[in-house]
Amino acid sequence: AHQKGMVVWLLGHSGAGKSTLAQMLAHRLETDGYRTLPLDGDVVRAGMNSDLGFSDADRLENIRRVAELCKILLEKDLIVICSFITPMQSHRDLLRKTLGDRYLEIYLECPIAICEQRDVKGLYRKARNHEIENFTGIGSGFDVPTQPDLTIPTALWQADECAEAVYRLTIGAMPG
Ligand code: GGZ
Repeated sequence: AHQKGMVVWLLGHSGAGKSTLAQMLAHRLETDGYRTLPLDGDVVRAGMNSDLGFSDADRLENIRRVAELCKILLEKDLIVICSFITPMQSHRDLLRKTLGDRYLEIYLECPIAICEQRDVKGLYRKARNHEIENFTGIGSGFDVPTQPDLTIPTALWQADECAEAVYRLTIGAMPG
């Protein structure tokens, strides 16, 4: 049977707009009659991956488990919308290796200074005050993605423009 499953993977810094965009995309796709399933870093880390922290090894394990879960979910006609920082190029390489052509990589490009200025959850301030260790962009690295399927400048575009671009890419990549 042909599969309509896709994994739309939104990556970028904390505060780049991943969760907001994931919600908008899910809503738009659901309106079209697609079934979506959002997987968000903070939700997954609060439950399934609550044993993991933010060391390099734990981030890789976080991404690896989610990739395997996505692989299982792809057996159904679902659009899985993932929002994870996914900071290392090796993480994205693993995702592409695990999910193949069902994987759409979307980089939400937002200067760290702007994420920090917004600081919606106060995490950047805490990281600056050494209350959080290994915070991405401060104590921990972020590789600029080398081969994203799409780069969205979330600091420059309106939210609905960002959602529209991701929506079009997703629809265009659907088989059948
Ligand atoms: C990065 C952290 C950290 C550290 C807590 N570094 O913006 P948020 O709050 O809601 O989302 C971030 C989330 C990142 O989890 P991911 O699973 O997406 O990260 S990764 O892909 O690197 O495994 C942030 C919060 O957790 N958070 N401490 N030290 N983000």
